[in-house]
Amino acid sequence: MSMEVFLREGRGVLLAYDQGLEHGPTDFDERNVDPSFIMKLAAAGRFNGVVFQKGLAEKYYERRVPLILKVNGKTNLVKGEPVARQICSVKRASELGAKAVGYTIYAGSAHESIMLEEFGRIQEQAHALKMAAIAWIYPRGEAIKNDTALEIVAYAARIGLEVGADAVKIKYTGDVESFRWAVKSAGKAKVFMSGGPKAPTEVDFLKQVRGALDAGATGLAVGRNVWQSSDPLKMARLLQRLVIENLSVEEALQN
Ligand code: FBP
Repeated sequence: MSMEVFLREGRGVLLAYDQGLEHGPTDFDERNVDPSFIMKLAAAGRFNGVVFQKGLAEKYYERRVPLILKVNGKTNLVKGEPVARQICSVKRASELGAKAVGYTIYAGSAHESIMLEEFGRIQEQAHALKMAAIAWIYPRGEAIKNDTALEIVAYAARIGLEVGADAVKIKYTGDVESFRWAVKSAGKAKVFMSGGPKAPTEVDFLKQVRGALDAGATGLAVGRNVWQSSDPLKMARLLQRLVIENLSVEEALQN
């Protein structure tokens, strides 16, 4: 299924806002705790997609930016081997206007088979309704010692291709060369870099993004590095310059 609706010039910047479930409101401040703020930011910042869980989509989604509905999720209150089960149907995602469903697979978890099985079903249902299926593939659990190691990230990317994801969201390895192998391993599945916790500086983050793009990534799905920024719209503009206009970090920062 095509990811076209989420792309401009073949690239895309997706705004992720499912952290309220995954991490709780500790990620938020007075401003970004309000989902309306994020919806406005997604439109004003010209994001190519916005990621919500069902509850936020029902109450805040305004159809100005293509929606990716996360159909599974978990809290971070439970410890142990991670598993995130389906909590929204594909049919409901479609009714809410989603153009894609998102699903997290904790590869390497003792429970990965549950998520692989669920994703398989969800991907078929999504495609039948002409929606894309985006897999967040996060290697995690006792068996995973370093989730940004080259072979682990490349494996995550490949899992996405193998299970039929139209796009795969993976962590950056830290350098262009190793990430290139991950992108290659993903084949025709489009690769989106996962943002991660707020980087020490804006430039640090932009360099990661530039590295992922140079390695062949289609774009990124980012949350905290945008809406935790002191100037989220400025960060959105910088990402547009880098990702869509394909500028260097230095060029993007000029004027
Ligand atoms: P961030 O850019 O804020 O990292 O968001 C990307 C994301 O994949 C979210 O969709 C998700 O809530 C979060 O990261 C998961 O983070 P964690 O690595 O703690 O599970």
